[in-house]
Amino acid sequence: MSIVITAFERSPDGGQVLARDTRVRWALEEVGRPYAVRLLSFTAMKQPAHLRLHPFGQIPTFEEGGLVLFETGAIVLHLAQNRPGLLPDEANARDRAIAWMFAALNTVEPPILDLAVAKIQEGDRPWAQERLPLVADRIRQRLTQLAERLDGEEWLDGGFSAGDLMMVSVLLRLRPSGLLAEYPSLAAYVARGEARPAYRRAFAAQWAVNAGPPKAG
Ligand code: GTB
Repeated sequence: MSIVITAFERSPDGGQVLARDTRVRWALEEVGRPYAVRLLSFTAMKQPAHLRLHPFGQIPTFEEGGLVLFETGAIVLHLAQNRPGLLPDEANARDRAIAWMFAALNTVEPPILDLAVAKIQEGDRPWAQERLPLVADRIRQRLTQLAERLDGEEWLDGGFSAGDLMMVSVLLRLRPSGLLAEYPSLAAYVARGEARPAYRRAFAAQWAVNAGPPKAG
């Protein structure tokens, strides 16, 4: 059965991998599944046809046969559980890798998203300059804890897993802020993720859609 995912017709970040389809593309590449991409405008994302796939009118979605999924965590977990390559065979190690996926999405990513909101949506509010350092410090707290746990290891828990895929994807969003560079061991961890051939293929595929000046029409 063929797989179809959705992505931005034109990502607002110009292809700097901040949009979440990249994590799904990366997981697909890691498990060796070919896929097609349906590109959507912001208008199309809010139309009934897409809302039937994604109740919140967002990207990415995943379709395969009769299965429709939204939420990158659910999509990556589905791929990881159904093909070798992203989860260890041993049951406890498998559950720990899944715990790292949740940690990336539920514990590390929220303050990172807060920073984006504080800068982009709230940057012109009178209290923004007071709030920004508070949000940055909440991120630093998580990065300090994560760096302590990584403790010079290559990956979070043994071999590369879906937990690392999700954590690296989340941390990548921090690079433009300069916060990631404050933690050389985490910057190196992210670089290891980016060096994986599967990641490079995923990046190239989304870059081919988004890079360059806006397309006419
Ligand atoms: N929890 C969901 C998941 O993990 O799948 C969140 C999905 C989500 O936030 N999708 C975003 C979206 O569709 C795109 S990725 N937004 C449009 C909307 O809500 O109307 C988030 C994103 C988008 C763009 C940038 N950027 O360009 O900098 C960064 C991140």
